[in-house]
Amino acid sequence: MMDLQEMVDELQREAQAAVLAAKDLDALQQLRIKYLGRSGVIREQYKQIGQLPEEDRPLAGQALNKATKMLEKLFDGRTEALTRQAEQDKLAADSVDVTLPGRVPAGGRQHPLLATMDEMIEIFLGLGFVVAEGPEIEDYYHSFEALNYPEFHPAMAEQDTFYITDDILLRSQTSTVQIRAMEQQEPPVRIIVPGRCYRRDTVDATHCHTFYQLEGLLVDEGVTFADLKGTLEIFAQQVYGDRCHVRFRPDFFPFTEPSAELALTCTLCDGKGCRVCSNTGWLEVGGCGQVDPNVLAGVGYDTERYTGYAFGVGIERFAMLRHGIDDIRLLYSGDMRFLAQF
Ligand code: 2NL
Repeated sequence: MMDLQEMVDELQREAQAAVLAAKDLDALQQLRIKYLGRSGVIREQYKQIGQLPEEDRPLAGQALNKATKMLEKLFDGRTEALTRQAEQDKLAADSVDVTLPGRVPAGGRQHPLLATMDEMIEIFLGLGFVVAEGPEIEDYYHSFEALNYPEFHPAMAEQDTFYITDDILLRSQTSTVQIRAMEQQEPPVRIIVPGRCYRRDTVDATHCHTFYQLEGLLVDEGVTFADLKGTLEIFAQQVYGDRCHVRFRPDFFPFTEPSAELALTCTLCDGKGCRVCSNTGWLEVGGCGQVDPNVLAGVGYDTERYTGYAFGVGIERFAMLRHGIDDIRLLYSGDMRFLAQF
């Protein structure tokens, strides 16, 4: 009998150590089967009872019953502990550290070319102009004929313009939009037309086949070249400050008469002369003039009553001067190393 009691004690110690060492519920279940299962250690011991002398059997039975109860309690306790542990592990794995800094999304920003365009538009809005827009795919009439181009002008040649058909083409200046605006309304007309234009130019540091222009048109009674000069002087000073002035030199365009080339005081050297202005102190930014009466007559305006002025400037030129960009192709590169600087 003492042998059996000792064996049961030993069994309990062994089981207790194994149960406490069980790392997870699976391991614990294996142990439960080993000790309490249908062919487990305890069951084997019960089977042995029959071999004992008759008088020892009750005590042996009691000892095994006690051991069984104790083991069941042990397993239940450990099961509960491991279950709680598993739940906590899962919570810890799923948890979010609210103190971690957030991920900063890659931010987009306005392209320097469009930012420049917006700034120029804003100034003319302040001077009472309104923005007009129109198609980039145009017809021959609005591109050339209505603008008083002679029948065989080089700009109309296939060499300079992208033709889609004999009559349909990509506009090479935004003047087409002003023609359409004048067809739609009687004077006074006060519009600016920012927009994309296309020319079959060979691409280099100062030329692109696709580029942006801002043109302006004002038609009313008694409009003179002096009005044009004053308007562009104010524009120049609003862009570059009071020390900036405008210079007009005779030029020729089919759609204006008289015509002038437009230059601004070099913003880099304040007119003293530097590398960017080729030591002239002036930067050429576009052209202008009084609207040719043939153009006004073409849209049905009374040329005895109305006169007008018009101008056109390249937006890339302003963006490049403003930011010190020395190659126009950078503006169209889509290169993030360039764009991230603005
Ligand atoms: C330049 C020169 C210019 C115009 C554009 C214009 C439009 C109409 C009638 C008369 Cl509808 N003129 N536009 C006039 C003079 C010059 O652009 O060098 N642009 C970059």
